[in-house]
Amino acid sequence: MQTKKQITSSHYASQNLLTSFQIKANMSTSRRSEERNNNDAHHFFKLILIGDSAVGKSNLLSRFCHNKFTLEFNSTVGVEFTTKTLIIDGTPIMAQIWDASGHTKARAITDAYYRGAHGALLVYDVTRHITFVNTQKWLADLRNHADPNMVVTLVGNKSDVRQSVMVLTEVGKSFAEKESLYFVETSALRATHVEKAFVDLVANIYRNQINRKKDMEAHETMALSRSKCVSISSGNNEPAHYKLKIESFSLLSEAGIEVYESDVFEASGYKWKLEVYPNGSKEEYVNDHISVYLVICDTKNLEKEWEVHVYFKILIYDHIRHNYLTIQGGDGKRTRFHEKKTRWGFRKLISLESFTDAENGYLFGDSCEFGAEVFVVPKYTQRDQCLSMMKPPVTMNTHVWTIPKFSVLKDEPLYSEDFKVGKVKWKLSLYPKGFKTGKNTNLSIFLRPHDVGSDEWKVYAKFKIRVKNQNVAGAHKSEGAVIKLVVYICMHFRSVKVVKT
Ligand SMILES: Nc1nc2c(ncn2[C@@H]2O[C@H](COP(=O)(O)OP(=O)(O)OP(=O)(O)O)[C@@H](O)[C@H]2O)c(=O)[nH]1
Ligand SMILES: [Mg+2]
Repeated sequence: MQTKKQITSSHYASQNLLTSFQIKANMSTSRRSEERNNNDAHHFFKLILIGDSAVGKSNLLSRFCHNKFTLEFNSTVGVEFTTKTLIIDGTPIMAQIWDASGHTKARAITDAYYRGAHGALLVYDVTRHITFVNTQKWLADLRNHADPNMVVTLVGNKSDVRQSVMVLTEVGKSFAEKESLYFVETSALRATHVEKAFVDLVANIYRNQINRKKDMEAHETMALSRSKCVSISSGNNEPAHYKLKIESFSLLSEAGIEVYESDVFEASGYKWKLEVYPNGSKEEYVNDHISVYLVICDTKNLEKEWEVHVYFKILIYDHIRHNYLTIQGGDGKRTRFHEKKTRWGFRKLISLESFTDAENGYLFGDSCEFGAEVFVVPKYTQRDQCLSMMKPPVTMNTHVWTIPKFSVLKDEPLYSEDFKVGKVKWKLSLYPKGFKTGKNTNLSIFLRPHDVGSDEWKVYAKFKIRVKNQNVAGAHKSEGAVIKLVVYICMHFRSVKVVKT
């Protein structure tokens, strides 16, 4: 299966050589399985060959792909590439190997050559010292242009020419170590370590990727578990308000759709829709995450200067574990939609890597499901409290309870002495650190009839409890840090009665 195509540009004639092979170590394979594995390749890696002219790059490539070697020197014209499928750790990987002449200096070609490369074989000729010296320049060029995660193997070629070796193995090896490169010596002529050079490079790229992915996942899981706003809910816990199923997720981006707008749905008396950016919102400079926003609709029908306060969640269905990844909007806090802010959401809801990873179950086949829950906070109910400052009452039904060392009180309640109003004895109880809903935020004071003689009684009373503002009175009597509290209880005697039931 071989196709040849001549591609010419204004400067260069590029030969596009596409061949497909299946390699399994020490195994010859049938053509049908070669084709099947090419189609089944789970990964695609671009590899590049670099190094001075005549070091043997093209022969290494032709030895690896076609088991061919050419004695006469034909410097490569333009750029060639060859594809080959390898099995690494049981995974089919398609390697596309690019070859260009060591003479190539044109920037246009160099940029395209390096762009997107996952790995490189940096080749020198062990019989020509200058080609080894120049590997420094090639390396600098590589580091200027290529991805920092690129895997590079330093290759000392022509190891068959023992008598005129100018670069000793140890010298090549120690340079490789210093520069964090893999190292191998090869002979394209004798086919020594040629396959190893390519296969090890692909294997190293693949394993590095797996490790990086594991690190990233561990990082993401840690970040997610640290965030209180992300949780996993059970499958029965379907999104309360809206489910958006996308049948062919990849087609969305292939069709160049930057944003997909859902149907309008109703929640808590308002109309909403979801905006899903399958490859991230370009406006927000995102390209490796899915962005999702909740948008309030039909706002023209709302009153002037409308405001809608909501708690909302976006959910992503996990088809494998049948549960939902739930992410709370506004970091779990209330978000305020109003005329000038009609959408809230996540510029980075989930990384595309996590989302498309089959093991996570979010993308099943090519379909996925998002959900939305929107809880509107009821409008402000005008239930105000009014605090009025009063002078200490001087009526005869007023009882004054002074707590001398209020600030040193602990949690325990404090009880006043009994005092009598009408026929009933009363008692005040004070919780310095608050009681029940007022715990740690308020001071709680209770009034109760005391010693009424029977359990079956009802008392009707009108009363006011006041705390003396000791500053206003101009008599702030704090004793050092110990603050005194003065409580007045003013009871309207008329309405106090005891009813036996
Ligand atoms: N003895 C020996 N000669 C080799 C070996 N590999 C390549 N050569 C010879 O070295 C010369 C250059 O080989 P190429 O593969 O064309 O070199 P290249 O690096 O592709 O050169 P450019 O395309 O100009 O960059 C040819 O004459 C090859 O026969 C090898 O392993 N041993
Ligand atoms: Mg060449």
